[in-house]
Amino acid sequence: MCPLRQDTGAPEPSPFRCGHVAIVGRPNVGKSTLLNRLVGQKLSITSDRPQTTRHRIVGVVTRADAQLLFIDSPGYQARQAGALDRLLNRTALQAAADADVVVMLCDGRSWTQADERIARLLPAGRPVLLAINKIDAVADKARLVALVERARGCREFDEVVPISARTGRQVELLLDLCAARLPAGPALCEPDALTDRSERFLAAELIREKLFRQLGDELPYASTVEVERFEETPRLRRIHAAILVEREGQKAIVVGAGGERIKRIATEARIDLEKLLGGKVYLELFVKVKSGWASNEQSLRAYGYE
Ligand SMILES: Nc1nc2c(ncn2[C@@H]2O[C@H](COP(=O)(O)OP(=O)(O)OP(=O)(O)O)[C@@H](O)[C@H]2O)c(=O)[nH]1
Ligand SMILES: [Mg+2]
Repeated sequence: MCPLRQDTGAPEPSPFRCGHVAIVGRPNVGKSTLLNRLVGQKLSITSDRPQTTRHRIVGVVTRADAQLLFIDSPGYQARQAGALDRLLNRTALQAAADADVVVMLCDGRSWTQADERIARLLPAGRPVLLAINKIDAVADKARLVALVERARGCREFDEVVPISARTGRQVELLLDLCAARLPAGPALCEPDALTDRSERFLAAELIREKLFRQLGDELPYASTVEVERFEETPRLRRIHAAILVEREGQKAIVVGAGGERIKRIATEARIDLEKLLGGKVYLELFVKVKSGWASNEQSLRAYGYE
């Protein structure tokens, strides 16, 4: 027989919650900046070039009441030009399909056809929150009201939250709204876990970020970074990495006059890596020409693209 429960009038303690939250949206709306803000570490690389993120990465937030596994993914491209675009789009939509909660991110300065397309493609049957980002850059707040109206015309959203991933405004609120929608269950990761990715992966990504930022429009779209050696000694991490480009002419651009550019890329990447990994890093960087690496899905997989 069940013992009679005495009603003390106290509210039931809410259960611990844990699950995956996918951050999706078109390129450049600030998905990776948001992930970093949520986790409080620079895990995912960012730049003002669209399609900076090329790999799915999980950032873990553990609180007293919940563990949230945020998934940053490549921006969904309305136009698909080649094998790499197709693969990135698949990664983005798959992240949403696998998640318990979806945060669709858009730019508060404009709602575009690409946003509309994504809103309609997102899975049904689970909470979808719309986070309107970059509100620090929106002077006319009436525009936000119009944007919300247009967005709501495309699909239903569980919540609409204006945020700034850059300043952190309302990001805590977004975190609460996501946590409340996760299923009850135990933590999936250790409480001090930060990401599902290896230090080797994070190193390659940080180098790619510096490459993106240093080269701007000069950067060949088909360039990537491969860590060839990663050794950890008690005193430092020794990393040898190659920047892969497709043609000889592109190599000269990356190296720069007198090796100036590649030196700067290496220095900036090393500084960020030392901050992220919490220790000394020795980084050796060189450029390799490898034509055709991004031309088909098979060779892309060889370079870690899922
Ligand atoms: N003003 C402002 N800029 C922001 C904010 N969040 C991100 N940005 C900027 O927007 C640009 C793109 O940011 P990312 O985080 O790389 O965007 P993303 O959506 O991950 O882009 P992809 O990976 O290419 O799809 C960067 O220059 C950021 O600094 C914000 O809240 N306010
Ligand atoms: Mg990104």
